[in-house]
Amino acid sequence: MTTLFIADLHLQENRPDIAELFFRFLREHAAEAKALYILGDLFEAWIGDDDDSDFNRSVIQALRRTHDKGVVLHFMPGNRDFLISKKFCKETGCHLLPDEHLIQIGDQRMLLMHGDTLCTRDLKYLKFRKRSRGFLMQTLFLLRSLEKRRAMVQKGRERSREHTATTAMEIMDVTQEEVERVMRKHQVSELIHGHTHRPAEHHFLLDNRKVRRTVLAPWHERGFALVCRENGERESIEIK
Ligand SMILES: [Mn+2]
Repeated sequence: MTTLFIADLHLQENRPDIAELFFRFLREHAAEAKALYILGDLFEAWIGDDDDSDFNRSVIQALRRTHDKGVVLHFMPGNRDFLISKKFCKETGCHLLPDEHLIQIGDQRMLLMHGDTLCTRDLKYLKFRKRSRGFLMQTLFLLRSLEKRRAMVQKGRERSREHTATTAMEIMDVTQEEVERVMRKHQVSELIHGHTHRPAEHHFLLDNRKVRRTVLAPWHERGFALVCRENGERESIEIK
């Protein structure tokens, strides 16, 4: 039995090709798996579980069908879709995961994260993150009409694009100290995350132990998933 990991699909209405890859991935790869972990930014934007656009419905239904085949679905919010909440999870059958989540596959303990909190040099973003995730801010945002929320998110995206374009690449990558801190805290030799769009396997020594940090690939033109087996084997698959 396999466990699959994906992140950063950034599903959106104006990229039906990526949504189609995702649906195919669910039918042809996930359907056979024991579990699927979605590690954030499944959607380019999520303005609330009450947004029942046809596009959102199609994604929810595809996940539901996968769940109904017996695949255990897990969803960890990213920085784009952190407003995904109980209703979405109830409809899809996804378990909602906290920011840092530990799992065990075979004899391997792994820490799962979206990855944005590892980028501790990006102070501007972390400030925004703190503000936007406050209970009051979220409640006030969700009280607005869908149109108003859509417009606000659009504005936020423009500002974020500006920030990304004018901020040095190193600032938007993870800091090694934070990676080591969080891996030490959870006593793991394996960390899997997305967010940075820099797919890689980083091997390094942590307190004289060999450890690994795997960065999942974003779905730009193709789809990607990490496949892990109980016996410790793993492979990367491409969906095109
Ligand atoms: Mn992200």
